Amino acid sequence: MSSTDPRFKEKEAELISLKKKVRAQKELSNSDTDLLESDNAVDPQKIEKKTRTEELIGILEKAQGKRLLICIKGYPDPDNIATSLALAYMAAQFDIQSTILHFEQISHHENRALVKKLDLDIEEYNDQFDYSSYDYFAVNDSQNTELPIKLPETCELLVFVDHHRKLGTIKSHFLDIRENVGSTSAIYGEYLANPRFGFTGDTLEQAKIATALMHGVRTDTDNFVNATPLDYKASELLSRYVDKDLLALISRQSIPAKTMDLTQIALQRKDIRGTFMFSGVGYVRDEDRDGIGQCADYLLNREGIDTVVVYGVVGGEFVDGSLRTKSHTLDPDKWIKDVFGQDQHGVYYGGGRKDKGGFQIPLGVFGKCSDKELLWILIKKTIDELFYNKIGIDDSESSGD
Ligand SMILES: [Mn+2]
Repeated sequence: MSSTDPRFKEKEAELISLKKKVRAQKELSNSDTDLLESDNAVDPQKIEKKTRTEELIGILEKAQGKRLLICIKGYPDPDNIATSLALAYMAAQFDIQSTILHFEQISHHENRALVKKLDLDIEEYNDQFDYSSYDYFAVNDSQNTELPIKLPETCELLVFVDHHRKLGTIKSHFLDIRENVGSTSAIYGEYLANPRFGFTGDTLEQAKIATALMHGVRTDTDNFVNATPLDYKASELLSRYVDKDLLALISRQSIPAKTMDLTQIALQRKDIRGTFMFSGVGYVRDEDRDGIGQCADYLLNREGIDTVVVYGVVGGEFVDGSLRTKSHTLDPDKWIKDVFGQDQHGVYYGGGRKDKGGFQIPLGVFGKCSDKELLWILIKKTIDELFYNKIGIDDSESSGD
């Protein structure tokens, strides 16, 4: 048979198609990600084994026109908020109408900011919420499917996607659990790479989703420190559509007003001795106690400072302090125990671990002193002397600035 023979051409075409198929199969078995595959111009029709994204598309197709309840279990965080948002968008491409519902309050101020800045449409559950009309429900970024509400028997689990260790059996139309991925957001980034979702970053909504997912990847991987290849791959795609200003806005660590005020006081009263910074902030209300540690965290960013100790009188009863250090030689536990020692029962006034520590000294009867100003001067003098003794500095030197 000559090369012009039509049968030859046919055979040749068959061979090429077979080769393509083999290559595609290889790519698939080498990797479990669709992102890799999308780089190769392989017609998905020719692959017998469906990718997870295709499987998900199939499930969504079957649920066309139905109503979906996307449940956020536990405290809403960037990863579960972003993936719920992405799923709602993906479902909408199949005419599936969804509601995102959370049961716990959005407690962390940063997550409240995320919802507000992105103007997200998510609902908090209350007694009036009518969940009887939903055909399906979905759960992302959670180890199990138990909900605080009892959905009707007919409402089946449509989608379950997670990256935590698998717990028990989960019955879902679509199930994707990948323990080796840093975030659920990355898995959704992979789904969105499929052209069927038309995710091209063209609309405001898509930019919002990309931004939220990127924030989800970042927070769950501790800013990429614990990121896996899929987290990076998904970020590569998402980065094309991210709204950078918005991302900066939502990822900027915001500090509660009280902590900010305390930090201002700590800065005004700072006492720098070599690489140490001490600051006595005076009287602090009970509920603002956490601000002392957060303020010490912040002050440690100052150039030339290795160790920060911030202390104050909390609730009028204790001298409460926090130590933060980036020194390789200072052991917070030993340092604090050396400085303050033990009480009459042999219990240390404080301790610590790797890079932080704290102490609490009861004022006892001195707490009843009517002259608060005088009492503070006394406390500050005593504590500062202990610190100076420890680091070997004569306290007659001028203090700070
Ligand atoms: Mn997560």
